[in-house]
Amino acid sequence: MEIRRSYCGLCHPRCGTLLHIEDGKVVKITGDPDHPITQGALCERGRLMLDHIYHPQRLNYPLKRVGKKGEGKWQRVTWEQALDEVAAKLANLKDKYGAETLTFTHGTKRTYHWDCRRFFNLFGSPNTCGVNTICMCPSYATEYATYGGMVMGSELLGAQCIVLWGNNASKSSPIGSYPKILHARKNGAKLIVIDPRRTKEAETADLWLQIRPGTDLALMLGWIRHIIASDLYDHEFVANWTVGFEELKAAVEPYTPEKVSEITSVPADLIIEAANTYAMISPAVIPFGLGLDKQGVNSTQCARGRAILRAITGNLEIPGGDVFTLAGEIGKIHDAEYLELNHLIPASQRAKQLGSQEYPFFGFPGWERNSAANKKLPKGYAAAPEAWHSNLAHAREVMNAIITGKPYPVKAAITLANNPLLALPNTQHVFEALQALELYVVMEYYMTPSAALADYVFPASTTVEQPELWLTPGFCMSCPQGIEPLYERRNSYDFYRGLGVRLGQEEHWPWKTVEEVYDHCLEPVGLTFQQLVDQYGVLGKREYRRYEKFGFGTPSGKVELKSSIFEELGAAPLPEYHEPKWSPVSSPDLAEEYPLILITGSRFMPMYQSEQRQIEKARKKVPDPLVSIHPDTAAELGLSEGDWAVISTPKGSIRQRVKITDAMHPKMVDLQHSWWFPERDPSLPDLFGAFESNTNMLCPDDPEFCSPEIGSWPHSALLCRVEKEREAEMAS
Ligand SMILES: Nc1nc2c(c(=O)[nH]1)N[C@H]1C(S)=C(S)[C@@H](COP(=O)(O)OP(=O)(O)OC[C@H]3O[C@@H](n4cnc5c(=O)[nH]c(N)nc54)[C@H](O)[C@@H]3O)O[C@H]1N2
Ligand SMILES: Nc1nc2c(c(=O)[nH]1)N[C@H]1C(S)=C(S)[C@@H](COP(=O)(O)OP(=O)(O)OC[C@H]3O[C@@H](n4cnc5c(=O)[nH]c(N)nc54)[C@H](O)[C@@H]3O)O[C@H]1N2
Ligand code: SF4
Ligand SMILES: [Mo]
Repeated sequence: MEIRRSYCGLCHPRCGTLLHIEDGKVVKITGDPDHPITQGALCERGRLMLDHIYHPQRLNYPLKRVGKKGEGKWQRVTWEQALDEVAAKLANLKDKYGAETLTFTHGTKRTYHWDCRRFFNLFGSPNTCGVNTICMCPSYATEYATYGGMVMGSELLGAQCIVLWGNNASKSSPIGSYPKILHARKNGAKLIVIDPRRTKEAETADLWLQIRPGTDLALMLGWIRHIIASDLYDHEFVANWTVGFEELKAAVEPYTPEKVSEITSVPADLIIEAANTYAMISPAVIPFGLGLDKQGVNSTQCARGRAILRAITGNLEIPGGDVFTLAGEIGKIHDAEYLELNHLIPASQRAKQLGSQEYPFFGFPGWERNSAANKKLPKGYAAAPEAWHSNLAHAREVMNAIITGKPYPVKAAITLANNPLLALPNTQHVFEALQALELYVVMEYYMTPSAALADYVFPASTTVEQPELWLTPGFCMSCPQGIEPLYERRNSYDFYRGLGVRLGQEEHWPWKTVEEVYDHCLEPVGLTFQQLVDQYGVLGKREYRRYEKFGFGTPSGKVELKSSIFEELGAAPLPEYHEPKWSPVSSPDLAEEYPLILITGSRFMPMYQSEQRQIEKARKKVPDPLVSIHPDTAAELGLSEGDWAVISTPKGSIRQRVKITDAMHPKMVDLQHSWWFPERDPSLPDLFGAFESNTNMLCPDDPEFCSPEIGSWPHSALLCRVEKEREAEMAS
């Protein structure tokens, strides 16, 4: 038996694995005990990797549509033919309508991403869009504007106080952050959980604030006010390293504990106790939590609020605190932003980005300012803001342009590592748009509901079939390719390079393989990718308080409690709270018809987004989509465990099975997101049941639901009605 090192890329930590190979076939996958970060750990999803590599439903060859769109009729073609035809069609559409006629939808980081952005910059389209508008972008772009970097590395292990704010690490990060939280707890760290559900973390926390969804910003402003009023802030840091303190102080004045309690439903004394705990214990961290990014109207300012809290309590860039360094040697490595070639897209094309009219901080205007501030610092001091993270077109505006041709025709789209029908809100709108495209190209592992609407589908290689250089602000890690790609699966670099060279971009794709790209990236530190793999691939050491040398990567060089970039772009430079559009407070009439508060998408194992639905062992654990509901509420509605329920919002209705749990507040329900059924009919109208239990059929994306700064839409803090399935059917 041969054993080869590789990695699991089924989610973000890229855990180290060992592939046990017999007769050229992987027969077992175990965790790599020598991996310097993950040390042999694999989660229950990672243990399903083998089923994924060899799954009979995997796409193994390029396909071209031969029937009508969504009819499920395909012809196998060669890579050459598929790339030739797609490139020719793109060239034609570009001639007719301009480069901006091509869009792209992306999901959360599964694969390289910089290759996509490179291709789009060279093609000349500013219109890549996707889920980042609600995942990371509010945090990432806003933290850059506030202090010139994104905290990806909350130092959980050394923290003495951990605030899990809209973050359910036990389910969302079982190998990444959760074990560190447990370790810190053993060492005496305090834990504060701010979550409307009684999560596993909430059950064991020192303080649990059961907040009303969507009101977190009010709580943050209340904490800031209390911390300032009680003189609990870090005077030295605030005086030397921040601007806008007095304005901030004035802006938070209205948010007294009593007022915040009224808004958030958290008792005033608990608000004060939690703020005291966070401010008085050092070091303290507030890691990223999607519960904030996905709440729509307040999401961008929540990211500002969290950033301000970290700064005024002196927790930025200290050991055990919230750290965004990219230090020493690894700062020299050519990073993703370098590979994106953002300077090559001309200003005239930048100006056409869809959504940047509506959302002032979004897209190029915000990114250019963040970038310019970053460039004032020595190279590699803080990671340059990546365009794919924080410089996007707005998905709703892109879909509108596809459907209406306004402000200009968008006729072609590429989707890679994304399932837009399941991931984006307002599914019907996305469906209409995907159907209206003249050319739709998808690169995928499996035939998904979105891929089923494509004209061409390309087969993607699994992470164990491709190498990756994983460069995050804290460290650089090599992820070795374990096996040769099976069948005709390829990686995304091969796909974009293949298109690029056919479209006259040859000089910008000099490296034949992605490994050669990584060799180039590592040149400044005198290593090849293979050498990095051989030396067990992690570079980087944390450095702290480096701002003392160079300042922060913001226009003022300080932490901008009042953001000059926001102000310049016409966005609110100081956070202020807005009541969500659908809520018992702002829309009491609607709340009579839709009396329950709806949150969606709280993570659950072993599924990752819309994936694993075809993996038998995963479906055995979670066979059906589940709506979580409190026992009293279920009883009132005549619902028992396992019943099918119909859940409705003013946007539509779906069905999920009832899971009764007192972890829910009686006035709230939580829906699992991204459900479809690979076992169902792949063709229209069923489309793998993509409209039946898909939570995004219920989520709106109209402007009044979105954050005014970047347009992030809500997957939480909404209103709904739940009925037993038969009764709902009879009424309709
Ligand atoms: N209602 C609701 N909606 C949500 C959320 C929520 O909480 N509630 N969460 C949102 C968030 S945070 C996110 S990040 C998004 C997730 O959205 P996405 O990241 O788009 O996730 P998926 O919908 O699973 O689509 C990913 C697709 O890419 C394929 N894939 C995986 N890896 C690769 C690869 O390496 N190469 C290629 N070519 N394909 C690959 C998978 O088979 C899958 O079909 O969903 C968002 N949507
Ligand atoms: N198993 C699994 N793990 C995953 C993923 C997956 O699909 N499956 N997806 C990955 C991705 S892309 C992401 S972005 C992360 C997200 O992972 P997390 O950051 O942990 O986010 P969620 O699980 O979506 O939600 C976290 C918590 O927010 C709470 N919440 C909902 N609305 C609100 C609100 O208004 N205020 C507050 N304070 N809390 C609220 C929910 O109850 C939930 O407990 O998970 C990653 N890990
Ligand atoms: S946490 Fe699990 S799914 Fe994610 S990379 Fe590690 S083993 Fe794979
Ligand atoms: Mo995400």
